[in-house]
Amino acid sequence: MSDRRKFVKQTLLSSAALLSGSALSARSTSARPEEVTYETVRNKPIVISTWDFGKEANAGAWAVLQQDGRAVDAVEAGVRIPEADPGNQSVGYGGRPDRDGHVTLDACIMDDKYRCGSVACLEHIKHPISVARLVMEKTPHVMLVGEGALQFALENGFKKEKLLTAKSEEEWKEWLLEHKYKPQKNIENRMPGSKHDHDTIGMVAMDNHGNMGGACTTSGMAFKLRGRVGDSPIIGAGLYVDNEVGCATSSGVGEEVIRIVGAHLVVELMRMGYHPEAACRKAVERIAKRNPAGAKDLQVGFLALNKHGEYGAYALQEGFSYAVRSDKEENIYEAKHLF
Ligand code: SD4
Repeated sequence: MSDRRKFVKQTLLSSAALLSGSALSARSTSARPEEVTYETVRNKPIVISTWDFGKEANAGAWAVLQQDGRAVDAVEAGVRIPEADPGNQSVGYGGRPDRDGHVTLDACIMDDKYRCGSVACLEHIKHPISVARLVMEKTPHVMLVGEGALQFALENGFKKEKLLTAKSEEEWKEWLLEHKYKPQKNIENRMPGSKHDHDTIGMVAMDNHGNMGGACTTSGMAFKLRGRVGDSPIIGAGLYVDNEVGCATSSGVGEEVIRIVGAHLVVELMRMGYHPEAACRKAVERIAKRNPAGAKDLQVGFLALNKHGEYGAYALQEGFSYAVRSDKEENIYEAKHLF
């Protein structure tokens, strides 16, 4: 079967699933637009991002997209919103620290021409995504880390700030008492009041001109080892954009995502003809196959958008939500899950 025919088949299968009500459940009242075939979907501009708070972030991106702005500008503007929000304890300002009490941030950005920039283990800077953007635009490199990333940020006019808030400091001190400095890989899921929640923001968009862009930003796993870097700033793992095919991003336990080079895998599956949701499911299944027992206790979710404005997500566990904004809708959806 040709790739294109396979794609249409996947899409029709998803449509059937949608009709039977099993594909997605919208949390808001408006319905998801009807799925149509690969050839006919023209859903642009559009922005999608991880978790419920993606809705506010999408609004920031939407303001850019509506003004005929570029997808890469939209995603940068969008993810800056949770980066500045102290209430989001997994991104930017207010992020939970590592086990030594340092807030260290990871972020990356990618445009429609395979240009990308990334920072990892960056301290004291509230908007790592904008530093990543500058790495992309002002340097011959893709990734800067630690002290060097901070030096680069300061040289380019970013302000040094204290990112550790009282709430995150308090949680860290409680954690130290209980866990005696032993890092755990899925700690966010065990925070009081959380089920399977992580809070990293991954955002992908397509602008009015049909060009794509993506951004991903996080403070990483809570109380991690000093120097630990997750999937979020790694091009191909936490984010990938191929303007010919589509884009994908992830949230959850980064080590699992890095092992399968998750976002790139999802994009390549879309290239082979898989619908975004089916591509995300395949990636999740690969994680589960490697470590079936361990995966039951972890959360990883993927989110993807193809060149024709179709989107989808899939997660290991229940609870992975994502927000969509286009001319047709402003919704939050619950992703289907494996376990
Ligand atoms: C990481 N993927 O650093 C990130 C964590 C995450 O919400 O998604 N947290 O592994």
